[in-house]
Amino acid sequence: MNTEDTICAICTGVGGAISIIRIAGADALTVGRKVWRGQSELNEKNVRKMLLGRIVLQDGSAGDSALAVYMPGPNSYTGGDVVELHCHGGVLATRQTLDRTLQAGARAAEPGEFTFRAFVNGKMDLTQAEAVCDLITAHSDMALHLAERQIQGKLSANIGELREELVDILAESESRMDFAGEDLDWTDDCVFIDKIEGIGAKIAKLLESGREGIVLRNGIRVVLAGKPNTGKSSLLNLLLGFDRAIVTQVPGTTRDTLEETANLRGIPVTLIDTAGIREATDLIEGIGIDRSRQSIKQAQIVFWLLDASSNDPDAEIAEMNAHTVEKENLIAIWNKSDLVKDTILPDLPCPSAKVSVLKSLGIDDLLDLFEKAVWEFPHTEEPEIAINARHARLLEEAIEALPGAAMNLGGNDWELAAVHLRSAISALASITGEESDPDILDNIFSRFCIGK
Ligand SMILES: Nc1nc2c(ncn2[C@@H]2O[C@H](COP(=O)(O)OP(=O)(O)OP(=O)(O)O)[C@@H](O)[C@H]2O)c(=O)[nH]1
Ligand SMILES: [Mg+2]
Repeated sequence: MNTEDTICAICTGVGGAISIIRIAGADALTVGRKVWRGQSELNEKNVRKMLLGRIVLQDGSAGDSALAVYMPGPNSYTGGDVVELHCHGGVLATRQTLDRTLQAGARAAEPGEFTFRAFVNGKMDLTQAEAVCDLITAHSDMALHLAERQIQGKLSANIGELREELVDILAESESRMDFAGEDLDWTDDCVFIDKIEGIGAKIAKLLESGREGIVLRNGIRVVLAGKPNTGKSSLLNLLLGFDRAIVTQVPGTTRDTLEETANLRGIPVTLIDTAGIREATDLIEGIGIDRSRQSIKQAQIVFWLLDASSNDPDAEIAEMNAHTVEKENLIAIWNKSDLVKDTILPDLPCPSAKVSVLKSLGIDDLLDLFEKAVWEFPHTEEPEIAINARHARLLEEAIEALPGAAMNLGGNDWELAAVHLRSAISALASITGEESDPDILDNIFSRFCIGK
């Protein structure tokens, strides 16, 4: 991406009362002054002040009223000169102002290009830029907090500390190569090896946070499955808090899978209601049931609904087992418990909850099991940091280099130790973007929305 020219984009979503058009680059002020005019001039004397004026139309006449602000670099989002125009919302008005900005000499920005410039200008490192993207797409409070902490640089600081420790060891290894044979005050080998082990443990801990990161960033797929009429659609509606799916007493009401996003205990989820599984009575139901089976395969958690009022509960369980072979995160739900009260239900091979969706009973117990399945253990605290898949790959690269480093430090082979140390350091540097491949940068920034 060219980082020298002047770019512009609409930064706000569709449908708001106000739209913001951001102009960034060396000519931001010139472009801004062509497009906007007010009583106070947009110039060096009026930096970071909102000024009221009007958009200048192509024929030089005054258009709609708009606010303008000039933020010269380096104290701006991108680190370079930025002008923002706050004009009336609405697709047409916004588009006209953007067109004026383009005519005045700015180029339409690519997705993530403002943030890319912030990265290039050293306003943020790569983990912080990724967090900006996470922040925009966050589906839960936890994901939002996580992104905020990453923007503040919590992950970068962690990586930075590890890197520094490795750089210290590398520096001494290199000195030992240069001053081989001289009896200087060298650090004991054991100290080095301990340090490397400590670094390995810290990286392993960061890697563990990856699972939580996936859950928090992407959410998890929870499928509601079971025989017809067990209350799957009723449970979907209850968890969503509104009537999304049709519920009737007729078995086979749901014919196709249906997806909705929701937030359960602060965890973003996609809930999938499915057609009840049985011998299909017609072609369409058959296709629906195939989709149910497919959804079970793809889901990270299966809520299997069983009818607690059934005359043959063991047959209910056998049916569940047949359709959930090798499914790890399976939660069995005895529904319609309001109809049975004191009946003792048979034991199950997986965690189970007894609920009445109709009477809203037992739902908290179900959500406890759900939370436990997500975090593998009861989890009340938010993780401080959670890495993403890119970070995980690089951390693995770093951790793989450590045993080689430790072994060669122990064997006083400073040259080989340095090779391994450099490889670990370089992997860590790629996380924060100090070393970065243009393709990887493209991949990260292309996921942004335009205007960010
Ligand atoms: N008594 C009682 N009835 C319930 C309960 N939950 C659901 N029902 C009723 O059971 C019937 C079937 O509910 P649905 O939610 O449509 O069941 P489903 O599993 O989606 O059924 P299909 O879409 O046909 O597979 C409806 O009449 C519901 O009102 C419950 O906890 N207790
Ligand atoms: Mg249904």
